[in-house]
Amino acid sequence: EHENELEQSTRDHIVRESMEVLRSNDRGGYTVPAEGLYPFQWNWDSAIVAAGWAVFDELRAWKELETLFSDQWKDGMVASINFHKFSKTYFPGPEIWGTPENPSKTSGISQPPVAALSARFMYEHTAHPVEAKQKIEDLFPKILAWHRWWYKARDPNNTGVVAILHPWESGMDNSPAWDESMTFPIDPTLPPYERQDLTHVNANMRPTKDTYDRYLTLLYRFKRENFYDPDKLYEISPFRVTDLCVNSILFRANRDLRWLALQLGKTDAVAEIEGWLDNGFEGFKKLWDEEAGLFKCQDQITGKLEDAAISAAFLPLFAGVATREQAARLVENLSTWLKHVKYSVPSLDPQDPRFEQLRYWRGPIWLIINWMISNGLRHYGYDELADRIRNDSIELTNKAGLREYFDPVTGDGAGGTKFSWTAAMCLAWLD
Ligand code: 9WN
Repeated sequence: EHENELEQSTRDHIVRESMEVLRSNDRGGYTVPAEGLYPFQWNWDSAIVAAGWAVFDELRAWKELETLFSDQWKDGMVASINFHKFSKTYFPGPEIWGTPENPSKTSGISQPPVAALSARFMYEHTAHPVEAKQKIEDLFPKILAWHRWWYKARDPNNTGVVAILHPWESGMDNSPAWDESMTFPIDPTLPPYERQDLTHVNANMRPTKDTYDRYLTLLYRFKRENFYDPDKLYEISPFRVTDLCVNSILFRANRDLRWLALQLGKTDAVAEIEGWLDNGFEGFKKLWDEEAGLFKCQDQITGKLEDAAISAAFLPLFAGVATREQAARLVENLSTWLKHVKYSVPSLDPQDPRFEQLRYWRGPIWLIINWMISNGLRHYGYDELADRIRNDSIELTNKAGLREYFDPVTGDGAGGTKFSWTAAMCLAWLD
Protein backbone atom coordinates (compact mmCIF):
# COMPACT_ATOMS: atom_id res chain seq x y z
CA GLU A 1 0.00 0.00 0.00
CA HIS A 2 2.69 2.44 1.09
CA GLU A 3 4.76 1.52 -1.92
CA ASN A 4 1.81 2.11 -4.24
CA GLU A 5 1.30 5.55 -2.77
CA LEU A 6 4.97 6.31 -3.21
CA GLU A 7 4.80 5.15 -6.77
CA GLN A 8 1.74 7.30 -7.42
CA SER A 9 3.45 10.38 -6.08
CA THR A 10 6.53 9.71 -8.24
CA ARG A 11 4.22 9.35 -11.26
CA ASP A 12 2.44 12.60 -10.41
CA HIS A 13 5.79 14.27 -10.18
CA ILE A 14 6.89 13.00 -13.63
CA VAL A 15 3.63 14.14 -15.20
CA ARG A 16 3.99 17.63 -13.73
CA GLU A 17 7.59 17.77 -14.83
CA SER A 18 6.68 16.60 -18.35
CA MET A 19 4.09 19.35 -18.76
CA GLU A 20 6.66 21.81 -17.49
CA VAL A 21 9.24 20.62 -20.06
CA LEU A 22 6.80 21.05 -22.96
CA ARG A 23 5.83 24.50 -21.73
CA SER A 24 9.41 25.62 -21.33
CA ASN A 25 10.41 24.24 -24.75
CA ASP A 26 7.42 25.94 -26.39
CA ARG A 27 8.58 28.69 -28.76
CA GLY A 28 5.08 29.79 -29.75
CA GLY A 29 3.34 27.28 -32.02
CA TYR A 30 6.16 24.78 -32.06
CA THR A 31 8.23 22.95 -29.47
CA VAL A 32 12.01 22.60 -29.64
CA PRO A 33 13.38 19.11 -28.79
CA ALA A 34 15.72 20.60 -26.17
CA GLU A 35 16.88 24.09 -25.35
CA GLY A 36 20.30 24.94 -26.84
CA LEU A 37 21.12 21.50 -28.27
CA TYR A 38 18.20 21.52 -30.76
CA PRO A 39 16.80 25.08 -31.04
CA PHE A 40 14.45 24.55 -34.03
CA GLN A 41 11.36 22.51 -34.91
CA TRP A 42 12.31 18.92 -35.74
CA ASN A 43 9.83 16.92 -37.75
CA TRP A 44 9.26 13.60 -35.98
CA ASP A 45 10.00 15.11 -32.57
CA SER A 46 7.23 17.61 -33.16
CA ALA A 47 4.68 15.04 -34.26
CA ILE A 48 5.35 12.96 -31.15
CA VAL A 49 5.29 16.02 -28.94
CA ALA A 50 1.83 16.90 -30.32
CA ALA A 51 0.50 13.71 -28.70
CA GLY A 52 2.00 14.88 -25.39
CA TRP A 53 0.36 18.31 -25.65
CA ALA A 54 -2.94 16.62 -26.51
CA VAL A 55 -3.12 15.21 -22.99
CA PHE A 56 -3.46 18.65 -21.39
CA ASP A 57 -3.94 21.27 -24.16
CA GLU A 58 -5.70 20.09 -27.30
CA LEU A 59 -5.59 23.36 -29.19
CA ARG A 60 -1.87 23.65 -28.61
CA ALA A 61 -1.46 20.08 -29.86
CA TRP A 62 -3.18 20.84 -33.18
CA LYS A 63 -1.11 23.99 -33.47
CA GLU A 64 2.09 21.91 -33.28
CA LEU A 65 1.09 19.96 -36.41
CA GLU A 66 -0.23 23.06 -38.17
CA THR A 67 3.12 24.82 -37.68
CA LEU A 68 4.97 21.73 -38.91
CA PHE A 69 2.95 21.72 -42.14
CA SER A 70 3.18 25.50 -42.62
CA ASP A 71 6.67 24.94 -44.05
CA GLN A 72 5.72 22.03 -46.31
CA TRP A 73 7.48 22.21 -49.69
CA LYS A 74 5.44 22.66 -52.87
CA ASP A 75 6.33 19.11 -53.91
CA GLY A 76 4.88 17.75 -50.63
CA MET A 77 8.05 17.20 -48.62
CA VAL A 78 8.00 18.12 -44.95
CA ALA A 79 11.60 18.85 -43.98
CA SER A 80 13.51 17.33 -41.07
CA ILE A 81 14.15 20.74 -39.52
CA ASN A 82 12.14 23.97 -39.73
CA PHE A 83 14.22 27.00 -38.79
CA HIS A 84 11.59 29.44 -37.58
CA LYS A 85 13.85 31.70 -35.54
CA PHE A 86 17.56 32.34 -35.79
CA SER A 87 19.87 30.47 -33.42
CA LYS A 88 23.58 29.83 -33.48
CA THR A 89 23.56 26.97 -30.98
CA TYR A 90 23.06 24.23 -33.64
CA PHE A 91 25.14 23.14 -36.61
CA PRO A 92 24.29 22.87 -39.51
CA GLY A 93 21.81 25.74 -39.42
CA PRO A 94 19.89 27.47 -42.24
CA GLU A 95 22.95 29.26 -43.64
CA ILE A 96 24.57 25.90 -44.40
CA TRP A 97 21.47 24.16 -45.74
CA GLY A 98 20.54 27.15 -47.95
CA THR A 99 17.40 25.50 -49.32
CA PRO A 100 15.54 27.25 -52.13
CA GLU A 101 11.84 26.87 -51.56
CA ASN A 102 11.30 28.65 -48.26
CA PRO A 103 14.56 30.57 -48.46
CA SER A 104 16.78 29.19 -45.74
CA LYS A 105 13.83 28.18 -43.63
CA THR A 106 14.10 24.40 -43.66
CA SER A 107 16.61 21.61 -44.15
CA GLY A 108 16.56 19.89 -47.54
CA ILE A 109 15.70 16.32 -46.47
CA SER A 110 12.84 14.69 -44.54
CA GLN A 111 12.35 12.53 -41.40
CA PRO A 112 10.10 9.61 -40.32
CA PRO A 113 6.47 10.51 -41.18
CA VAL A 114 4.84 10.33 -37.74
CA ALA A 115 2.22 13.07 -38.31
CA ALA A 116 -0.67 10.79 -39.39
CA LEU A 117 -0.23 8.72 -36.21
CA SER A 118 -0.56 11.76 -33.97
CA ALA A 119 -3.45 13.19 -35.95
CA ARG A 120 -5.36 9.93 -35.46
CA PHE A 121 -4.38 9.74 -31.78
CA MET A 122 -5.63 13.29 -31.24
CA TYR A 123 -8.84 12.74 -33.14
CA GLU A 124 -9.60 9.55 -31.22
CA HIS A 125 -8.94 11.17 -27.84
CA THR A 126 -10.57 14.53 -28.44
CA ALA A 127 -13.04 16.14 -26.06
CA HIS A 128 -14.16 18.44 -28.91
CA PRO A 129 -15.10 16.20 -31.86
CA VAL A 130 -16.57 18.91 -34.08
CA GLU A 131 -13.52 21.16 -33.88
CA ALA A 132 -11.22 18.17 -34.17
CA LYS A 133 -12.93 17.03 -37.37
CA GLN A 134 -12.29 20.44 -38.89
CA LYS A 135 -8.63 20.20 -37.92
CA ILE A 136 -8.43 16.81 -39.58
CA GLU A 137 -10.15 18.13 -42.73
CA ASP A 138 -7.44 20.79 -43.00
CA LEU A 139 -4.50 18.52 -42.22
CA PHE A 140 -5.54 15.48 -44.25
CA PRO A 141 -4.57 16.74 -47.74
CA LYS A 142 -1.23 17.94 -46.44
CA ILE A 143 -0.34 14.62 -44.86
CA LEU A 144 -1.52 12.79 -47.98
CA ALA A 145 0.71 15.02 -50.13
CA TRP A 146 3.67 14.21 -47.89
CA HIS A 147 3.11 10.45 -48.17
CA ARG A 148 2.79 10.84 -51.96
CA TRP A 149 6.12 12.67 -51.92
CA TRP A 150 7.80 9.69 -50.22
CA TYR A 151 6.66 7.38 -52.99
CA LYS A 152 7.39 9.74 -55.88
CA ALA A 153 10.75 11.04 -54.69
CA ARG A 154 12.04 8.03 -52.80
CA ASP A 155 10.52 5.03 -54.56
CA PRO A 156 10.39 6.01 -58.24
CA ASN A 157 10.62 2.34 -59.27
CA ASN A 158 7.55 1.44 -57.25
CA THR A 159 9.09 -1.26 -55.05
CA GLY A 160 6.71 -0.55 -52.15
CA VAL A 161 9.47 0.59 -49.77
CA VAL A 162 11.11 4.02 -49.81
CA ALA A 163 14.76 5.08 -49.65
CA ILE A 164 16.47 7.46 -47.30
CA LEU A 165 19.26 9.47 -48.90
CA HIS A 166 20.86 10.70 -45.68
CA PRO A 167 21.22 9.02 -42.26
CA TRP A 168 19.53 12.10 -40.73
CA GLU A 169 16.36 11.12 -42.61
CA SER A 170 16.08 7.90 -40.61
CA GLY A 171 16.20 9.79 -37.31
CA MET A 172 18.76 7.15 -36.21
CA ASP A 173 21.73 9.19 -37.32
CA ASN A 174 24.82 7.10 -36.54
CA SER A 175 23.23 3.66 -36.46
CA PRO A 176 25.63 0.80 -37.29
CA ALA A 177 23.07 -0.10 -39.97
CA TRP A 178 24.66 2.64 -42.12
CA ASP A 179 28.31 1.69 -41.53
CA GLU A 180 28.70 -0.24 -44.77
CA SER A 181 26.81 2.38 -46.79
CA MET A 182 28.73 5.32 -45.31
CA THR A 183 32.07 4.34 -46.85
CA PHE A 184 31.82 6.67 -49.88
CA PRO A 185 34.71 9.18 -50.09
CA ILE A 186 34.61 12.33 -48.00
CA ASP A 187 34.42 15.47 -50.16
CA PRO A 188 37.99 16.89 -50.19
CA THR A 189 36.60 20.42 -50.76
CA LEU A 190 34.41 20.31 -47.62
CA PRO A 191 34.55 23.81 -46.06
CA PRO A 192 35.88 23.82 -42.49
CA TYR A 193 33.11 23.67 -39.89
CA GLU A 194 32.59 23.85 -36.17
CA ARG A 195 30.22 21.43 -34.47
CA GLN A 196 27.88 22.90 -31.87
CA ASP A 197 26.62 19.60 -30.44
CA LEU A 198 29.93 19.06 -28.65
CA THR A 199 29.47 22.29 -26.69
CA HIS A 200 26.28 20.81 -25.16
CA VAL A 201 27.05 17.12 -24.59
CA ASN A 202 30.07 14.81 -24.23
CA ALA A 203 31.85 13.70 -27.39
CA ASN A 204 31.54 10.02 -26.38
CA MET A 205 27.74 10.36 -26.64
CA ARG A 206 27.75 11.76 -30.18
CA PRO A 207 28.67 10.71 -33.73
CA THR A 208 32.40 10.90 -34.59
CA LYS A 209 34.12 13.52 -36.79
CA ASP A 210 34.45 11.04 -39.63
CA THR A 211 30.69 10.46 -39.55
CA TYR A 212 29.99 14.21 -39.54
CA ASP A 213 32.32 14.69 -42.54
CA ARG A 214 30.18 12.23 -44.45
CA TYR A 215 26.90 13.84 -43.30
CA LEU A 216 28.22 17.11 -44.74
CA THR A 217 29.59 15.50 -47.89
CA LEU A 218 26.01 14.43 -48.64
CA LEU A 219 24.53 17.79 -47.68
CA TYR A 220 26.84 19.79 -49.98
CA ARG A 221 26.36 17.28 -52.78
CA PHE A 222 22.57 17.66 -52.55
CA LYS A 223 22.81 21.45 -52.37
CA ARG A 224 24.96 21.55 -55.51
CA GLU A 225 22.52 19.26 -57.28
CA ASN A 226 20.07 21.95 -58.27
CA PHE A 227 19.31 22.76 -54.63
CA TYR A 228 17.94 19.47 -53.37
CA ASP A 229 15.81 18.72 -56.44
CA PRO A 230 14.37 15.38 -55.28
CA ASP A 231 14.05 14.00 -58.81
CA LYS A 232 17.82 14.21 -59.14
CA LEU A 233 18.80 13.25 -55.59
CA TYR A 234 17.53 9.70 -55.79
CA GLU A 235 19.86 9.00 -58.73
CA ILE A 236 22.95 10.89 -57.64
CA SER A 237 23.12 10.18 -53.91
CA PRO A 238 26.05 7.94 -52.91
CA PHE A 239 23.92 6.87 -49.93
CA ARG A 240 20.61 5.17 -50.71
CA VAL A 241 19.21 2.80 -48.14
CA THR A 242 15.86 1.17 -47.36
CA ASP A 243 15.49 2.10 -43.70
CA LEU A 244 13.30 0.06 -41.35
CA CYS A 245 12.44 3.05 -39.18
CA VAL A 246 11.07 5.29 -41.96
CA ASN A 247 9.37 2.39 -43.72
CA SER A 248 7.72 0.92 -40.62
CA ILE A 249 6.46 4.34 -39.58
CA LEU A 250 5.28 5.10 -43.11
CA PHE A 251 3.38 1.80 -43.24
CA ARG A 252 1.73 2.44 -39.88
CA ALA A 253 1.07 6.06 -40.87
CA ASN A 254 -0.66 4.83 -44.02
CA ARG A 255 -2.95 2.66 -41.92
CA ASP A 256 -3.79 5.65 -39.73
CA LEU A 257 -4.24 7.92 -42.75
CA ARG A 258 -6.59 5.35 -44.25
CA TRP A 259 -8.57 5.40 -41.01
CA LEU A 260 -8.76 9.21 -41.17
CA ALA A 261 -9.81 9.08 -44.83
CA LEU A 262 -12.68 6.77 -43.85
CA GLN A 263 -13.80 9.21 -41.13
CA LEU A 264 -13.84 11.96 -43.73
CA GLY A 265 -15.50 9.82 -46.43
CA LYS A 266 -12.63 10.28 -48.89
CA THR A 267 -12.99 7.10 -50.92
CA ASP A 268 -10.46 7.96 -53.64
CA ALA A 269 -7.80 8.50 -51.02
CA VAL A 270 -8.72 5.22 -49.31
CA ALA A 271 -8.06 3.35 -52.56
CA GLU A 272 -4.77 5.14 -53.14
CA ILE A 273 -3.56 4.39 -49.60
CA GLU A 274 -4.60 0.74 -49.87
CA GLY A 275 -2.41 0.52 -52.97
CA TRP A 276 0.56 1.72 -50.90
CA LEU A 277 -0.22 -0.79 -48.16
CA ASP A 278 -0.39 -3.70 -50.61
CA ASN A 279 2.89 -2.71 -52.27
CA GLY A 280 4.46 -2.08 -48.89
CA PHE A 281 3.60 -5.57 -47.74
CA GLU A 282 5.44 -6.96 -50.79
CA GLY A 283 8.37 -4.58 -50.32
CA PHE A 284 8.92 -5.63 -46.71
CA LYS A 285 9.38 -9.28 -47.74
CA LYS A 286 12.81 -8.43 -49.16
CA LEU A 287 13.93 -7.01 -45.83
CA TRP A 288 13.43 -10.23 -43.88
CA ASP A 289 16.63 -12.11 -43.02
CA GLU A 290 15.40 -15.65 -42.47
CA GLU A 291 18.67 -16.90 -41.03
CA ALA A 292 18.90 -14.14 -38.43
CA GLY A 293 15.16 -14.10 -37.72
CA LEU A 294 15.16 -10.32 -38.04
CA PHE A 295 14.27 -7.54 -40.45
CA LYS A 296 17.29 -5.70 -41.88
CA CYS A 297 17.85 -2.40 -43.65
CA GLN A 298 19.04 -2.71 -47.25
CA ASP A 299 21.64 -0.82 -49.25
CA GLN A 300 19.83 -0.04 -52.50
CA ILE A 301 23.05 0.60 -54.41
CA THR A 302 24.72 -2.75 -53.68
CA GLY A 303 21.46 -4.62 -53.02
CA LYS A 304 22.94 -6.08 -49.80
CA LEU A 305 21.04 -6.34 -46.52
CA GLU A 306 22.91 -4.36 -43.85
CA ASP A 307 24.43 -6.76 -41.33
CA ALA A 308 23.64 -4.78 -38.15
CA ALA A 309 20.73 -5.94 -35.99
CA ILE A 310 19.19 -2.69 -34.71
CA SER A 311 16.13 -1.82 -32.64
CA ALA A 312 14.29 -0.79 -35.82
CA ALA A 313 14.31 -4.53 -36.69
CA PHE A 314 11.32 -4.79 -34.33
CA LEU A 315 9.40 -1.83 -35.78
CA PRO A 316 7.61 -3.93 -38.44
CA LEU A 317 5.59 -5.16 -35.43
CA PHE A 318 4.48 -1.58 -34.88
CA ALA A 319 3.70 -1.29 -38.58
CA GLY A 320 1.67 -4.49 -38.39
CA VAL A 321 3.45 -5.77 -41.50
CA ALA A 322 5.22 -8.76 -39.89
CA THR A 323 3.65 -12.23 -40.17
CA ARG A 324 2.89 -14.27 -37.01
CA GLU A 325 5.93 -16.47 -37.71
CA GLN A 326 8.19 -13.47 -38.15
CA ALA A 327 6.83 -11.96 -34.94
CA ALA A 328 7.72 -15.14 -33.02
CA ARG A 329 11.30 -15.04 -34.33
CA LEU A 330 11.59 -11.34 -33.49
CA VAL A 331 10.44 -12.01 -29.94
CA GLU A 332 12.96 -14.80 -29.59
CA ASN A 333 15.74 -12.45 -30.68
CA LEU A 334 14.61 -9.59 -28.49
CA SER A 335 14.48 -11.88 -25.45
CA THR A 336 18.08 -12.94 -26.11
CA TRP A 337 19.20 -9.30 -26.41
CA LEU A 338 17.64 -8.56 -23.05
CA LYS A 339 19.73 -11.21 -21.32
CA HIS A 340 22.76 -9.00 -22.05
CA VAL A 341 21.52 -5.65 -20.72
CA LYS A 342 19.50 -4.54 -17.73
CA TYR A 343 17.03 -2.26 -19.54
CA SER A 344 15.06 -2.58 -22.79
CA VAL A 345 15.36 -1.83 -25.73
CA PRO A 346 18.98 -1.12 -26.75
CA SER A 347 19.32 0.45 -30.20
CA LEU A 348 21.86 -2.19 -31.26
CA ASP A 349 22.12 -5.90 -30.47
CA PRO A 350 24.27 -5.85 -27.31
CA GLN A 351 26.12 -8.93 -28.58
CA ASP A 352 27.45 -6.92 -31.54
CA PRO A 353 31.10 -5.86 -30.96
CA ARG A 354 30.13 -2.35 -32.17
CA PHE A 355 27.72 -1.95 -29.24
CA GLU A 356 28.48 1.25 -27.26
CA GLN A 357 26.14 1.84 -24.35
CA LEU A 358 26.40 5.64 -24.52
CA ARG A 359 26.98 6.56 -28.15
CA TYR A 360 23.69 7.79 -29.45
CA TRP A 361 22.12 5.28 -31.90
CA ARG A 362 24.83 2.65 -31.35
CA GLY A 363 23.45 1.18 -28.13
CA PRO A 364 21.35 3.56 -25.99
CA ILE A 365 17.61 3.32 -25.35
CA TRP A 366 15.20 5.85 -26.88
CA LEU A 367 11.78 6.08 -25.28
CA ILE A 368 9.92 6.73 -28.52
CA ILE A 369 11.29 3.50 -29.99
CA ASN A 370 10.33 1.67 -26.79
CA TRP A 371 6.78 2.95 -27.19
CA MET A 372 6.57 1.75 -30.78
CA ILE A 373 8.05 -1.68 -30.05
CA SER A 374 5.89 -2.19 -26.98
CA ASN A 375 2.77 -1.15 -28.89
CA GLY A 376 3.68 -3.58 -31.69
CA LEU A 377 4.32 -6.47 -29.31
CA ARG A 378 0.95 -5.93 -27.68
CA HIS A 379 -0.72 -5.98 -31.08
CA TYR A 380 0.77 -9.44 -31.76
CA GLY A 381 -0.25 -10.70 -28.30
CA TYR A 382 3.14 -10.56 -26.55
CA ASP A 383 1.82 -8.70 -23.54
CA GLU A 384 4.47 -9.82 -21.11
CA LEU A 385 7.33 -8.43 -23.18
CA ALA A 386 5.29 -5.29 -23.96
CA ASP A 387 4.81 -4.76 -20.20
CA ARG A 388 8.46 -5.31 -19.53
CA ILE A 389 9.40 -2.54 -21.97
CA ARG A 390 6.81 -0.22 -20.49
CA ASN A 391 7.96 -0.89 -16.93
CA ASP A 392 11.60 -0.38 -17.88
CA SER A 393 10.65 2.93 -19.49
CA ILE A 394 8.89 4.07 -16.33
CA GLU A 395 11.85 3.03 -14.22
CA LEU A 396 14.29 4.84 -16.49
CA THR A 397 12.43 8.15 -16.39
CA ASN A 398 11.86 7.86 -12.63
CA LYS A 399 15.50 7.19 -12.05
CA ALA A 400 17.20 9.42 -14.61
CA GLY A 401 14.62 12.08 -15.53
CA LEU A 402 13.44 13.28 -18.94
CA ARG A 403 16.72 12.74 -20.76
CA GLU A 404 17.28 12.41 -24.51
CA TYR A 405 18.21 8.72 -24.22
CA PHE A 406 19.36 6.13 -21.66
CA ASP A 407 22.19 3.73 -20.99
CA PRO A 408 20.80 0.16 -21.27
CA VAL A 409 23.43 -1.23 -18.91
CA THR A 410 23.33 1.27 -16.02
CA GLY A 411 20.01 3.02 -16.65
CA ASP A 412 21.74 6.42 -16.51
CA GLY A 413 20.34 9.27 -18.58
CA ALA A 414 22.42 10.65 -21.47
CA GLY A 415 22.48 13.34 -24.16
CA GLY A 416 20.22 16.37 -23.68
CA THR A 417 18.15 17.13 -20.58
CA LYS A 418 14.51 18.32 -20.30
CA PHE A 419 13.84 16.53 -23.57
CA SER A 420 10.51 17.14 -25.27
CA TRP A 421 9.73 13.77 -26.84
CA THR A 422 10.68 11.93 -23.66
CA ALA A 423 8.27 14.22 -21.78
CA ALA A 424 5.58 13.61 -24.41
CA MET A 425 5.95 9.85 -24.03
CA CYS A 426 5.52 10.15 -20.26
CA LEU A 427 2.27 12.01 -20.85
CA ALA A 428 0.78 10.11 -23.78
CA TRP A 429 2.06 6.58 -23.08
CA LEU A 430 3.42 5.97 -19.61
CA ASP A 431 0.94 7.73 -17.38
C1 9WN B 1 19.89 15.73 -36.72
C2 9WN B 1 16.16 16.06 -32.52
C3 9WN B 1 16.91 15.11 -33.44
C4 9WN B 1 16.14 13.79 -33.64
C5 9WN B 1 16.99 12.72 -34.30
C6 9WN B 1 18.31 12.61 -33.54
C7 9WN B 1 19.01 13.96 -33.53
C8 9WN B 1 19.89 15.62 -35.19
C9 9WN B 1 21.29 15.82 -34.65
O1 9WN B 1 18.20 14.90 -32.88
O2 9WN B 1 19.33 14.32 -34.85
O3 9WN B 1 18.57 15.71 -37.20
O4 9WN B 1 21.87 16.87 -34.95
O5 9WN B 1 21.83 14.97 -33.94
O6 9WN B 1 19.10 11.62 -34.09
O7 9WN B 1 16.32 11.50 -34.29
O8 9WN B 1 15.01 14.02 -34.40
O9 9WN B 1 15.83 15.41 -31.32
